[in-house]
Amino acid sequence: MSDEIFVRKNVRKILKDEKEKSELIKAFIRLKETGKYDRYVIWHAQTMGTMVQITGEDTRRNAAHWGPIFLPWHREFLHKFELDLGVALPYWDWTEDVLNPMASPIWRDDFMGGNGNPANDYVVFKGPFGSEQLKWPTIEANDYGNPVGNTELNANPNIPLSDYTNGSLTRFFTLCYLEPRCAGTGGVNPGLPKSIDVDNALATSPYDSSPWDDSSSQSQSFRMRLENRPHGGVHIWVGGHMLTNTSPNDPLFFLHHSNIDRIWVEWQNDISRRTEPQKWYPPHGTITFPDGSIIHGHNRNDHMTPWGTNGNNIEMVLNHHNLKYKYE
Ligand SMILES: [Cu+2]
Repeated sequence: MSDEIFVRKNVRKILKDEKEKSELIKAFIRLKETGKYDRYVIWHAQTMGTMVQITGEDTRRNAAHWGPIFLPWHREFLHKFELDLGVALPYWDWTEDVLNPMASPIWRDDFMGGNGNPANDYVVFKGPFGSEQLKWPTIEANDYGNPVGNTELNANPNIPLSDYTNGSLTRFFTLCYLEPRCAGTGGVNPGLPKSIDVDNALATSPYDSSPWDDSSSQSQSFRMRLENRPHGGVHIWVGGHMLTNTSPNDPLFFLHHSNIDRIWVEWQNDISRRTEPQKWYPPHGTITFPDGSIIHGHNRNDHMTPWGTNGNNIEMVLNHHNLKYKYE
């Protein structure tokens, strides 16, 4: 299996093929039943709870987000997940749904299911991942990715999954702008990201720039331009679990990140960069804190949290062809 090439297709195409569609859903449910799916959710939460900053720094940078590692980390995460799933991950090109997001075919009852029920804490009821089917207990964690109520102040990778509590998948389409934690959207629902948001990201270089965090200039950092609005905008629009550190609880996470990764491939394939992998990521040792010390975990030859040497380092995932998948 590992030598096979996974071909990641547009999810709209999968939806037109009854067999492909049901095989994808079955693969998700199977992975859930083995317990492996939940391991990915906890990996994501624990990595997000692993802050990467020095004293006095005011940044959201962690071991997978708001820094240069954002794209390589999610590429490795999806790659591992896809091998376990045994089926190629389609991508959701949300720009195709910008005019009427609610009407997107992905919300069909036989696929992702739709919005949560406002009368029941925004729990998704219909669909294979809805509470109606009882097949999709979510796994819940605190800010460090440990079980809710755990008082440790760091991620603890040795906690068995059975110690975590379960819940139900939630979504609240478009409503995030009403929530205090989504302050900054100005009380206006910005909708799904548009083609122009993607085009603006694609036109931005270099890959990233100092201070290598959530304050890197949008005009000087492709990573920031992609991570902030198109990437974050989709998490915000869908809401519910997609807004939390356990966002991979929503299978939609993988379809969204497949698309983010596809946009990164497109950026790498630009004529100005195609044959120059040195432009794909800053040289090792150049990603530093304001005091000049190395930001460990985000540099080019660094291994990634939580896999360490059980996974690829950043350099090894920069060329996605090495990971045996491609976009159609
Ligand atoms: Cu993430």
